[in-house]
Amino acid sequence: MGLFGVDAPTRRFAPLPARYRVFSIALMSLLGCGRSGFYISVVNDRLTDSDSPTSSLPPWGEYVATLSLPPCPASPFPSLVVDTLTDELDGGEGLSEPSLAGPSLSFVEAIFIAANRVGVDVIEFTPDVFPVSTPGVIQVRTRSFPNGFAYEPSALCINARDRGVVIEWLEGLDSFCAEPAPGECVWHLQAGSVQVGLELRRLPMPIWVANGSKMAGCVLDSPYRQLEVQGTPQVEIGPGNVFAQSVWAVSVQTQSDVWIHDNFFSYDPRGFVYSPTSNTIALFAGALIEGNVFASEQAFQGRPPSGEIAVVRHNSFGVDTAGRQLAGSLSGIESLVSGKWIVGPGNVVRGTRCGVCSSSSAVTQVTRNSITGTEVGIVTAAPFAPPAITAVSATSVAGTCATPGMVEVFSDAGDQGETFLTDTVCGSSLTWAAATPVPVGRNVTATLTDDNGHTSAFSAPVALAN
Ligand SMILES: [Ca+2]
Repeated sequence: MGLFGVDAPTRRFAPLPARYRVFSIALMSLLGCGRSGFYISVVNDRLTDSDSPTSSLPPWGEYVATLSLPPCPASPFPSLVVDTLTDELDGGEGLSEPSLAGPSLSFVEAIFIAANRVGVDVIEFTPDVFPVSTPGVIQVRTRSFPNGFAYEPSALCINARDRGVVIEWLEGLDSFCAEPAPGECVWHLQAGSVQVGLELRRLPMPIWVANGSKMAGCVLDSPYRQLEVQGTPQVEIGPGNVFAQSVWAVSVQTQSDVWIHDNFFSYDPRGFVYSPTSNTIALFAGALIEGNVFASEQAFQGRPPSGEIAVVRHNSFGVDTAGRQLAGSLSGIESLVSGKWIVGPGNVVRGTRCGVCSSSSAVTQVTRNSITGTEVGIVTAAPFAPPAITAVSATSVAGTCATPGMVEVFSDAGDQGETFLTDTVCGSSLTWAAATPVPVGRNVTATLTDDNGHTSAFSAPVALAN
């Protein structure tokens, strides 16, 4: 147990963008903090939204408008339209009816109304107070804690599409957010809920996400755990969420069929890179992780149980979707601790520590990715040696394998696999040959995957002789 009440990872004091670094260091000095207390200390101090390192970027809502967002579920009630920046709570925590909320409806009041009446509630925001061009900032005091916002008895839609809504907490807490203790979450996205378009600053506790819920186009900026995915399947996280500077940005606790797609971890699609994060996606269940950008110090804490599979495909590690290299000591596809993993196709891994690194307890299949320029290419528990390349011509590659399986052939400037060329079976003869154009001036490498889904490291590279 560590600082955060969990097995908190070691965190290096990674380089931060200049503006952010200035106030971080100032606060550390002010509070006399060592490195271990860094994040807690920064987040608890009284910052305003203008201090946000992304406040100089174009409005978040302009980016969100480019996304395909899920619609709100049908509601039996008129929408609860928030029309004030205050966090007032007229009517107290038992508030269950908008007519009792006074002349203005605050976000906190809307949340309590949703929590105190059964039936889908839709919370929206008036454009007069929350225009996209100049987001309205709701500062939430600590009054609602430690018990958190109330438990929602039914689906909730928090809809900030075409609005500029920043919800900012003035004090952090950090907490687990797990059944059967619903009070420990900020709020719950009960079954069938939708949350879109919010910027959540210094989120003090996770949001609990239940089956069938969707979240898209939200910024979750906090050093703490941010989403706790619980319950039965079909949770959709994405597209277009930004998870900034968290530990355990998304924790998938139970069941499979969770789709985490087209999100940004420690990276903002408006071009901003946050300090890298640890245990970015904590998987204690299977999931499909697809199309995301990771600027993470540790992308995964991956332990899917027996019978569930984690699929990681078409993601970018160490680069953004435009292929721009991101700075820092960044994680590739690593910390795959146990369980079954299918890595590929289509992951792009550049300049990270590992391409793919999994432990001896994980079964890791690696197929058709683009991995190059990492410190280590592929490290797995495959119980056999990589294939050997014995002949390369301009039109063919041949070699041997230690055990029958599928050989994938790559072209690379070094000893990894930037460009997939072809694949071919290596049969009981333990030899293989593939016809493929081979680029001149580069090396050829290969991997071997057996019938049990273990993939080897890259073979030794062989250059095409001129
Ligand atoms: Ca009110």
